[in-house]
Amino acid sequence: MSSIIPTVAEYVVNRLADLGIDRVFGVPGDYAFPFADAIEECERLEWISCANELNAAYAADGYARVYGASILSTTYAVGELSALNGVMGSKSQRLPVFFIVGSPSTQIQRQGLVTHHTLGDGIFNQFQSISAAACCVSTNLTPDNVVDEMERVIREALRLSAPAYIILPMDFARMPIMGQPVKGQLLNAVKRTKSDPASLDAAVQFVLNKVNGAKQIVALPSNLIATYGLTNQFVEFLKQSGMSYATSPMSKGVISETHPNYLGLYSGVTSSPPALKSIVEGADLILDLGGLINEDINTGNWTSNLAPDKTIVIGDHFVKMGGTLFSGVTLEDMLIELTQKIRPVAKLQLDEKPLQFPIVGAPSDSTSSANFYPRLQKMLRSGDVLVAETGTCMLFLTPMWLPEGVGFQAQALWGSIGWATPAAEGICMANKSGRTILVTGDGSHQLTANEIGTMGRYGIKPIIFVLNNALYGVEIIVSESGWKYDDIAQWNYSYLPGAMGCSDWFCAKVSTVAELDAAIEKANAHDGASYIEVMIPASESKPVDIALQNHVYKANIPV
Ligand SMILES: Cc1ncc(C[n+]2csc(CCOP(=O)(O)OP(=O)(O)O)c2C)c(N)n1
Ligand SMILES: [Mg+2]
Repeated sequence: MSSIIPTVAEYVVNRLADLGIDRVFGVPGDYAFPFADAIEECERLEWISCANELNAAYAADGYARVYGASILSTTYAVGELSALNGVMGSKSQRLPVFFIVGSPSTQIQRQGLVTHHTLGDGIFNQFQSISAAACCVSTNLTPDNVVDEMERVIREALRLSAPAYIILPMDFARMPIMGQPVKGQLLNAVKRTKSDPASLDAAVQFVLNKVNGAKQIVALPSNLIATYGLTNQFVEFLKQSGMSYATSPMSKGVISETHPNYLGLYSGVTSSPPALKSIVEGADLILDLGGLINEDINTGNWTSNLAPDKTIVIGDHFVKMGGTLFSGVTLEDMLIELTQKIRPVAKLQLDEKPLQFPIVGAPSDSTSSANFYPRLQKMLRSGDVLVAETGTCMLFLTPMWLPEGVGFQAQALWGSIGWATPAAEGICMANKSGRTILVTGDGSHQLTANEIGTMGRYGIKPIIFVLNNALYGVEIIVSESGWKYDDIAQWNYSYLPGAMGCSDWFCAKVSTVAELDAAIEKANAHDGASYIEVMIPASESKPVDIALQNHVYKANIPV
C-alpha cells in the first residue's frame, strides 16, 4: 500500500487479497480508476483485462469454482450492467464473487451534475439496486464504514456462498480509511458460520434415527459440497458411513467417480447407467445434500421420482424432511457431526459400472459425436478440469465417466451460453494442478470468443475444442427442425487465436478421425495452448419425437 494509512480503495483490494485471491478480472473505467490503481499497486494481485465485462464476470465465476472466491471489477453503470448476467449466474451456481464497482464522486452526486454513464437525470443510485439483486449482500462504502462493512460483506458472501456487491464513490476511494484495519486470513482458514448447538443436535439425531431405521440408503451430493469447500469432509463421511452415492448433471465433478461407493449419474430417465434410476428411487432413505436435485434438466425433465417422505434434504443452512424442518444448522456442521456419529450402512449394489467409451471410427471417417467423445474421455488425466458449455455437448459429457482426479465444471442451473469460454480462462488461472479442457459448441462460443485474445495475452494454456455444426444444434433437438433462426454465421474458428494475437498456440481444424487423432496427440504433447475446431455433421441434430416434446413442455410440469 502506498501510504501508512491505506485509502479506502487500497484497503478493499488488500482485504480481499488477504483471502488469497491472486487475480482480479475486469475492465477499467474512470470512476473505477482508484480500484484499478490499487490493484496494480498490490503485489498480491494481478489485473486481468478481459475483453468485456460479461466475459470478466464469467472468468471470475470460473476462478471462484476452483479457488473458492474471486474478484470482479468494473466501472459504474455501463460496466456493471454488462457484467450482470454473469454475476447472476454466480448467484445461481452459489459462488462468492466480490463485485467491486467505482462510482461518480459524492461531489458530482450531491450537485446532481449531468455526467457520463448516467441517464442525465442527476439520479445516481438507480443502478445499485439492479446490481445488488445479483448479489446476496451489498454495501455502499465510505471512509468511516469501510473496515466494518468489509468484514460484514466477506462474512455474508462466504456464509451464503454467493456474490457481494461493493460500490465506492471515486472521491471516497482516494481518502484514508478511518478505524483500525483488519488483517484477514486465507480463505480456507476463515471461520464459517456455526450452527445453533441445540438445533444441530436435534437435526443430527433426526437424521441418525432415519439412517438407523433404513436398509438401503443413498446420498446425492450437490454442487454446494464443492462451493462450501466440503469435498474432503464428504469423502471422510463416505469413509465412516460406507454410504453409496450418485451425482447428477448439476453436481458432476464435485466428487470422485472412481470411489468404490460411486453408483453413477442420477438424472431421472436419463440416468447413467440406466438401472441407477430404480436403485436411487427404490432406496428407503435418500440424503439430498443441497436440495436442488429436482431441477428440470437435472432430472431428464422432471422424470425423477424421489419420494418426499423418503428424502432428507440437508441444505446450506437447514435440514428438511416433509413437514419437519430444522433451521440454523449448516451443511458443514451436519457433515462433521454425521461423520463422527453415523454407523456403517450397507453399500448398494449396481452391477453395471461406468466405463471407458469404446473408441470407434476408421481413420478416414468424418468426425462426429460418436468418435469424438470417446477420444476426449481417453485423453483425460488426473488434475485436468473439463469445462462443459450448455448445448448438445452436455448430453454427452454428463454421462461420461471421469478418471480419478479429473474435475468437471458446467453452468448446469443458470445455463447461459457463452459462459464456458471465459469461465475456462478463470478456471485455468486458478487450477494449478493440471490442464483445463474446454468443450464448447460453435454457437455458444460466438458469444464470448473474444476472450481467446485475453487467454493468449496472459499466456495461459487451455485445450479448447470447438464443435462446429454451424447450428444452435440443441435447440433443434428440443423443437422442430427447419427454423432459420437456429443457423449461425459460419466462422473459420481455427483462425481466431492467430487473429487475436495468440502466439505459440497449436490450432487445427479437423474433419476426419485421423486428423482428430493427430490433433489430440499434438495437444497432449504441446507445451502451450491448443485450439481444435472439430467438424460435427449438422444432421446429428434431430428433433426428439413430438410426443416427448409435448411431455417435456406441456404435460410433465410438477405441481
Ligand atoms: C445467453 C443465452 N442465450 C440463449 C440461450 C438458448 N440456447 C441454449 S443452447 C443454445 C444453442 C447452443 O448452440 P451451440 O453452442 O452451437 O451448441 P450445439 O448444440 O450446436 O452443439 C441456445 C441458443 C441460452 N441458454 N443462453
Ligand atoms: Mg452448434
